[in-house]
Amino acid sequence: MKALLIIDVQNDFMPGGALAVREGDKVVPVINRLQEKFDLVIATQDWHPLNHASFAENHAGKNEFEIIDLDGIQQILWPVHCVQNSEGAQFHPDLKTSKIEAIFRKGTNPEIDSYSGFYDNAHLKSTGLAGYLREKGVTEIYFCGLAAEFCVFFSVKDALKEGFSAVLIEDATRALDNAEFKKAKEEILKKGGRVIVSEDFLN
Ligand code: VGL
Ligand code: ZN
Repeated sequence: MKALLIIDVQNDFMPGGALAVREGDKVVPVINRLQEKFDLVIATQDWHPLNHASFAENHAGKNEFEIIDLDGIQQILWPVHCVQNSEGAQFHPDLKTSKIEAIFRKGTNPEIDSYSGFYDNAHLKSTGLAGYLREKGVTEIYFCGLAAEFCVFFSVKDALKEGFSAVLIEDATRALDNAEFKKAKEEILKKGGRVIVSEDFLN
C-alpha cells in the first residue's frame, strides 16, 4: 500500500513568505493532481512556537542563515516562520485538503528543530508518523512539498531508515538551494530511495 506525504506546503515557504522557496507555489497544482492517485494522503506542517530555537531573532547578536551549535547539533538560524496558528503556517490556499486524512505537526518543541516529519533533528522524539503509516499498512511513501533539501530530504531519509520504500517526486518539490538539492538526490539514490517525475506516476 502506498501513501502520498505532503511536506510543509505552507504560506511562509511560498514566494513572498517569511522563508520563501523560489517557485514554491509551482508544486501546488502538481500535488493536487497527484492526490487523486492515492488512497492515503497525509500532510505535515512546520509548527513553531515564537520562542523557537531555530529563529535567529531568539539568539542575541546572531544573523539569519548563520549556523550555530545547538546542543551539539548544527543549526541554521532561520527567519521567524510557520509560527503556530499564524497565516504563514497555513497551507497554501490552493492546496486541495479534502483528501488529507491526518496532519503531523513538527517543530513544536522550542529547544530543537525538526526537519523530518518523523523525528526531531536529534532523533530523540518521534511524531508517531511511522507507526501511523505502518498501522495503515503503508509500505511505500511518495514525497512532495517543501523545502526539497530540508524537510523533504530529512523525511525521505527517515522513511528509508524506518524500512519504508521512499520515492521523491522531483517536480512536486522545490529547493532553497538547487546545488544542495542535487546532493540530496544523490544521497537518496545511494540509500536505496527513488526519484521520479510526476508524469511517470500520472500516466
Ligand atoms: C523547513 C527550514 C526550516 C522546511 C522548515 O520545511 O524545509 N526548512 N523549517
Ligand atoms: Zn521550521
